[in-house]
Amino acid sequence: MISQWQLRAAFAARLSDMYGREVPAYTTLVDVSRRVNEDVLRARGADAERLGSVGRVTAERHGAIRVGTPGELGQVARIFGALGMCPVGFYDLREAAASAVPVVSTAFRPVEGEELARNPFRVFTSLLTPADPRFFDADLRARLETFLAGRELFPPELLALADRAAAGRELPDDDAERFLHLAVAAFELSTEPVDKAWYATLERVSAVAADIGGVRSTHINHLTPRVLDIDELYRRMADRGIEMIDTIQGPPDWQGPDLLLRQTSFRALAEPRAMRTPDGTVTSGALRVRFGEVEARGIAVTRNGRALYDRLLDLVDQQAARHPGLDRAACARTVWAAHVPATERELAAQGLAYFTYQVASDRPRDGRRPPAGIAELLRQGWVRAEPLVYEDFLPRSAAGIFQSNLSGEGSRNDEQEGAAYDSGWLSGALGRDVLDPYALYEQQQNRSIAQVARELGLDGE
Ligand code: OOG
Ligand code: NI
Repeated sequence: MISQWQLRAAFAARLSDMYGREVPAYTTLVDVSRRVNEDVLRARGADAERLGSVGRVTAERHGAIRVGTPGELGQVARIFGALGMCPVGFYDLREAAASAVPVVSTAFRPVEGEELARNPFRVFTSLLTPADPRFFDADLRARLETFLAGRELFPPELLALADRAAAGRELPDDDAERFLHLAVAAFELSTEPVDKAWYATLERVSAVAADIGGVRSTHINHLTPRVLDIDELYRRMADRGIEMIDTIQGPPDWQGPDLLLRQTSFRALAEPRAMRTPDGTVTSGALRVRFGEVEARGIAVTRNGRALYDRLLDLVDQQAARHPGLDRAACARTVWAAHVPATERELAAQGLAYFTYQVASDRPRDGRRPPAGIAELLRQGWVRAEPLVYEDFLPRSAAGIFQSNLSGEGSRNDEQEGAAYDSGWLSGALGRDVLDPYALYEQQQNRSIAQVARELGLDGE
């Protein structure tokens, strides 16, 4: 029998092999990431593993896919459900970017600490929004919805196996093999000719709309390794002549603890694709739909921590607007140094980031009573705090990643009222609840505090 987490790890590994064959620059990125991680581990020792064991980090990937209809999204939820992955978080990218990105998104990932430690594979999953009149007029919406209704992304056999895996939380070896084969195949780039005129029609609205609704299949559009020093990785990739986007998205490289998520990407090369012209002839063309991305993960922040992050982003934006040519990274570093606590302990004390707590093995044992409250327990050495790693995404970075890989601006008609899509709507489309990431981190933190209270005999108070 193959358990859910083994299926998840195997799926991530096979997807990685497939993507490496299809996009050679990805293999370079994985190699450089591995070398950077080895170097960081050598230089920093155990400290380098504070936000995840080297085993976890080396295997860690996130992918991204895009689908067209609530029905397709529901099927995606069944496939990832088989792998023990739940939809977490709601990201609305329709306004987050200057270019037209007509999607709303969630991320499928494991949610329990133990499952994350085994394999944290996650997939950023976007759903097209044809009902948003800022992007699609009534006629194009109708054509698009008809096109989407007529395609099948996932074979029934794959979905049936997924349901069995989810129900039993495991699959027999042969079924597991079949499931993995079909699941990886569903995300390969199709060789079916692309309808050139239809693709171009959607491309005028948005390259993302064309990528989703212009073809009869879906595909993984990037797979992202995790690296322990993204600034060093960026330099090494540039040295190899791979042209990265001009920034690392997210928090700056600063002297305090790593927070949230930092990401950077490069555009993949155009890939040859067969194209069918209106008279039915098939010619050879090229599409640029896949790219490379790498990320460094930091500590998960609370709602207050996130509000602070967003405020500081705004501050840097204002500075940049006032001073054209401003070195954004340097400015962000200064802003952060002035506003963000520079130690984990202070982040915990101010309730800005999430930690789990353990009773310290060298706590006082002279009969003293432990103090009340986690902050005091920490200060007096009764407990230790371990940071919780950020397992989610950032909408503004995601928009930047989308945008940096689009050819053409597309169009968004802001005179129209946007259609309302929110987390509740997405839950309905998925047929399951979109979980709140803050609630998940808080649960992990609270469980550890309850355990500390039990161990120190504080729970009756
Ligand atoms: C997803 C872009 C967002 C990230 O890491 O923020 C993303 C896409 O291009 O489909 O993957
Ligand atoms: Ni990504």
